[in-house]
Amino acid sequence: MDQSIIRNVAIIAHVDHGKTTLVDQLFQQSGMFRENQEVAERLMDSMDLEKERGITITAKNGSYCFKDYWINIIDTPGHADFGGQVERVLRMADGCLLLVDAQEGPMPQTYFVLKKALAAGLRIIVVINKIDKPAARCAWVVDQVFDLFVKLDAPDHLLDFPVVYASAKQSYAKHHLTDESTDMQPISELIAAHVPPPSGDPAAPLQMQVSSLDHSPYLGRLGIGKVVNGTLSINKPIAVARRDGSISPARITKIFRFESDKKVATDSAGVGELVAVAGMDDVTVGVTFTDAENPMPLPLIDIDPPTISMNFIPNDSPFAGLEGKFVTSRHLEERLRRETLADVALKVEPMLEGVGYVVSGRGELHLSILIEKMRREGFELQVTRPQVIMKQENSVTLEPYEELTIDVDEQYAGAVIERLGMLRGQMQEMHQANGMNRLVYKIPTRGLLGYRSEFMTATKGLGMMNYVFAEYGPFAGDIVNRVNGVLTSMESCTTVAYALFNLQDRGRLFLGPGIKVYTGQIIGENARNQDMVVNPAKGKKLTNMRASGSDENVVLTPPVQMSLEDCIAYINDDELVEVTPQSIRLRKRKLTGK
Ligand SMILES: Nc1nc2c(ncn2[C@@H]2O[C@H](COP(=O)(O)OP(=O)(O)OP(=O)(O)O)[C@@H](O)[C@H]2O)c(=O)[nH]1
Ligand SMILES: [Mg+2]
Repeated sequence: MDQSIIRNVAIIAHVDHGKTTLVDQLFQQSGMFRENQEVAERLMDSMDLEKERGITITAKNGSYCFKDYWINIIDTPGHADFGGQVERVLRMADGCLLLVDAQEGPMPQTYFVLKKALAAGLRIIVVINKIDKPAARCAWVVDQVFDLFVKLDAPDHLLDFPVVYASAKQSYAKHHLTDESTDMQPISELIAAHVPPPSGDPAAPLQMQVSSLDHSPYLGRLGIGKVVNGTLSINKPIAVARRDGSISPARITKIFRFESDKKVATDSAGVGELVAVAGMDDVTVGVTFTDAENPMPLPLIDIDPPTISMNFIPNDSPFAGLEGKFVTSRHLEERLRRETLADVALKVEPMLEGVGYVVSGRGELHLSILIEKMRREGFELQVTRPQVIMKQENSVTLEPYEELTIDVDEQYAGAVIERLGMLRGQMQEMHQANGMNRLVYKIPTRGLLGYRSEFMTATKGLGMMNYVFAEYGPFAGDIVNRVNGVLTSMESCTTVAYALFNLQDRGRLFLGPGIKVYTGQIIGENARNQDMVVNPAKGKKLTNMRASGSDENVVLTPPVQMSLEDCIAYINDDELVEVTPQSIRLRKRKLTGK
């Protein structure tokens, strides 16, 4: 492909600012779908978990044609836990679309991704998205973005960034707010004009670095990256330079280029093309495919270190093996190793004591997505409470801190501020506008574990909280994340409505009637701060049989529904979450009855 017509662009933004929706519209309007073809909403969010949660979890490649240009688009995840991927896929890009919500303005992850894009020296086009929102305040947002560039010491030539206004949802973009709303063309025009074509040398020895991975049921693992120099051809002897510095012979058996959201086979790829290649089963992120005679590895991709860890241990609950296919420690090990090949931000080590693995990642969501994937594949396992990863420097203990931004209705601000104080948060800024408060905190990562669901309850779901890793700082002292004790079952039994009815005054129940539980399983939260052993199967005395209120018309408060993330965030150090394809249970580590 002629290098001069290629434009490689990554779309970066804070979570939910509309990246994947924008890609849909660029694809739609490029005319690559038939007019009556049904195209899924958020096409690039192709994983089941992405569809269910409405978030992007892995970065993806696609492309479309605009006039004579071939535009390669890389959609990236906006959630902070997946920030490591953004860093890596930026290696494929020569420019970026930085999306910013027209109402919210720059958010913590905007700062993070912009910092990475500037560090990579990429041209940046600012897209103010969601201008259809009634509360949009475009001029203010553009000012804020400019301030962010200044704060990040952007070089002068990047400070003068082009701005385009868009509503991805209503599929238009415009150079000026006063222009008519027609189509997305202004964005493609800016890409063609401002993003430079890839700069490599076709005559130089081959260099292609793998920036991300994919999997094909037929071909196995695929490495995805940009041909930086030279030409990549199938079945031609080349070399692979690995992360450990070794160089060995290799052969590529298939090359795919991305056309819309599909992969299309090709025999060779030239400078600047983004391709997926098959042929090397143990391919990992960071390896360089290079010339066999004159191997020239590209510099390794740095990876931010993990901030939290959890133990993944084989299921040893009384219900172990009843619901899953893969239960043993060997299964766990093999699966976790496989994941580390695909996800370089993840670390797996054997536990020092006991059987199991310490799995470290970039946040609660990062690890809980892995657990969710594993349970869908048929695994059973138990996990411990997440721990933040501390550091020792000159014999001083340091812990990770996050920058937390909260937007909350004035009436709830007091309660939030009080709680964040208890969690060792330090307020940095507070602004008020239109009945809303924006609070900015520096807070130990430890304090935030599990705070999200508490925050949602405290603000009746109307607050917004976002955080990004800020730095390691001094250990902040003890933090009590959960003050309540739990209700545990005194025996293995099936829960009975009548018993639950009598227990619901004690606290909040996590399950309803007719459910099998085991001794030591957690069935609810005690209103008090100590644990209590209870009997969830205690039936009515027979003498009461004729009294009014038989079991059928006992009225139960609906149990508290907890997602996997809620459960992980909830447990204390002496508790575990048991995960199987069908159930998520909370339990005491030591299963004792009465
Ligand atoms: N009002 C309005 N809503 C939009 C617009 N663009 C996207 N949205 C909505 O914003 C939400 C998030 O959109 P996505 O495209 O998934 O956002 P994203 O940036 O890809 O999110 P992540 O990949 O999870 O970071 C969806 O509910 C969209 O319908 C827009 O222009 N206007
Ligand atoms: Mg997305």
